[in-house]
Amino acid sequence: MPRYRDLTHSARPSDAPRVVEPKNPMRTTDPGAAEMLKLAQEQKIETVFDRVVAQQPQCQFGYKGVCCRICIAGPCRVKADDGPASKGICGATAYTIVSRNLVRLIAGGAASHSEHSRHVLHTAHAMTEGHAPDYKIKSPEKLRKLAEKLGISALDRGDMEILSDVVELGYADFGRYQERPLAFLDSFLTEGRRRKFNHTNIMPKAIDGTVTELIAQTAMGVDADPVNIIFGGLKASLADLAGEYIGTTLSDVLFGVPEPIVSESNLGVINPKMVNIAVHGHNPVLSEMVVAAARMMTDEAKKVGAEGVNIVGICCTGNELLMRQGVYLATSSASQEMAIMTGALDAMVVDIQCIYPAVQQVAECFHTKIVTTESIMKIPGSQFLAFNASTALEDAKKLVKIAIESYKNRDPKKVSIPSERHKLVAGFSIEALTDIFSKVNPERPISVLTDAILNGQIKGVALMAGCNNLKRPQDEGHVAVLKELVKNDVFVIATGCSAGAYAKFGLMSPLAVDAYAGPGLKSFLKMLEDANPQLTTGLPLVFHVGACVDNSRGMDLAIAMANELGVDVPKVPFVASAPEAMHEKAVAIGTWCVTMGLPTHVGSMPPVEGSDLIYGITTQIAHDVFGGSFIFEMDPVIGARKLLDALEYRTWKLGIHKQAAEKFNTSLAQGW
Ligand code: BF8
Ligand code: SF4
Repeated sequence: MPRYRDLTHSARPSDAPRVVEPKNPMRTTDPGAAEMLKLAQEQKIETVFDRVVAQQPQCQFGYKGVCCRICIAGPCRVKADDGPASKGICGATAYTIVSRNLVRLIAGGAASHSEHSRHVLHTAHAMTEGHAPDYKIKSPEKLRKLAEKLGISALDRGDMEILSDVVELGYADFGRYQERPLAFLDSFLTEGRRRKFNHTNIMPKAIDGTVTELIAQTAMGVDADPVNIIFGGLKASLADLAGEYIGTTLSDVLFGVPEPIVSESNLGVINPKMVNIAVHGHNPVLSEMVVAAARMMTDEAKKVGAEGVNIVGICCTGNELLMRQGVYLATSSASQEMAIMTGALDAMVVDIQCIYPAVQQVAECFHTKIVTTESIMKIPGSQFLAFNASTALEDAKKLVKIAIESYKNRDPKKVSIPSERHKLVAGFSIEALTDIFSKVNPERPISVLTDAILNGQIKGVALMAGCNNLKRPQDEGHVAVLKELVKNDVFVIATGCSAGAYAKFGLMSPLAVDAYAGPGLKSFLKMLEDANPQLTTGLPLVFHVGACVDNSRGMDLAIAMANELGVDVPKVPFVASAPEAMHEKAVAIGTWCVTMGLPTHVGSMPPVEGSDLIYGITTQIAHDVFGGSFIFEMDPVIGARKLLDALEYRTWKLGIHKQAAEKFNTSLAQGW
């Protein structure tokens, strides 16, 4: 019987270093970023790579989660195993402090994702009221499918009327006080998960209320029970998943469902002959308009001597635009300052999340204009231009104009663009993947994937997600985990800065299949290609499913596989990994992956080691209750092997249960 090869049963990570070469500022494996970093070092321009070194060694109380700053009697640190120094001033012990700190990260993540979704919802609302004339419903089909899932009638009704009901339900999901589950979340769960969440009392009824409740629950002098606190965190993680699902589905309705599309990535996509605008952040409501405006303003760019306007994306905004518009992805989170170092970026237009305040400082060494656009996101020294749904195109044109004006100040002597750029195929929404599978089996498309797993052609599915965390060189973890998985025939989908890493390294190209895929994965992809001659792009080694918010697409696929197999998610050979997790959003995503039943690898240790109880809950007990658990492992190859073990175990068990069901003519065992 295949088993996790952890003979200590402690679920402890290997002794790989927690911070790789802590004094070395050359902390990127991305060739484009490395070239710019060398330039920054020569010119003594401070970047994140210097600051991460300056922070070493980092505070171990904070690292282990035993520093409490929840009230101003603190900060309190757990300094001893017993006696007064083993508790905070109020008497909170390590397990209370660690659990409170951990779930507050989840609350931050849920607040962030839902803020993003709320904005999309506001835009949709403005459309239904006739106050957002520049936006259209790009996918009425998705709207109607979503309405059906949500129990909203679409019969004999116009698109705007349906959208209006969807928006109303979305708003209710943010602010509901009545006892009924979050509609968007409830609409896509398996029956097994629904029952599990009701039994364990973690089914959220509203996003805002759940986040607020968790902050209240973890305030000074409220909940001290670590298990109760963790369950509060799980509930908030489900609110996060709901927020993501609202964001993804409504963005698809408004901006279109992604379809396979060819593009390019890495800093070489910045064009010396054009006005270059980087759109950075997360929200497609802004960036989609900037792209539309830029396409209208070629003549204005020509007037200042440029050939046109080149929009490039950074971080998740980049992923959103790449998926839907084929816009070039310049770079990902840890190397955002490096885009400015090219000297050819005329403006960086940002909205919310993952934007280093330091971009302004680097921009001041060049002519680059940093423009913030949201009332809750400003950077001292940068320009602010409010972006409103009611005047969207006009606002976007103003933003492009700022870049065109800025182009006039570009200093050709300072321009140094790396040649690094790679072709890629992106745009794999679940609809697009299903369409590809349906060419093999039109009746049951997802069975193409599950059958390939059951017959051993591929090992399972992995969702690669998350950020850069410079505790190790940028992208090293993402690339190492991916190579190990695909070599062992795992079908990989990716989001966020993980997808960004693969795009930048040329691993999202069909060419990478021959170089890195194992024989099973290779033959599976070839079979799909042969069945889809209309797909002239070919299929990539790793499938881009979108931004961070689109991890909900990953879960959509896991749920479709569960339904196809007739089991709940914890039995599906499907795993998740965030080799370089950093943001609170990544903590929230990882937590719902576990709660939904997935083995979830994280390559940067979250602050849980200060309490053995919390460590045990996250890595072991979670598996007993929910079927998923965290695998904390800093060595990416060992992390990948642990994921492979988990996949192998699930497939083996599924096979045994299927045999038993056939032999005794019973239904499939549901236990994991
Ligand atoms: O939401 S993966 S660094 S950019 S948090 Fe941020 Fe992390 Fe990148 Fe997108 Ni996601
Ligand atoms: Fe210290 Fe308790 Fe206040 Fe935390 S809540 S800072 S442990 S007194």
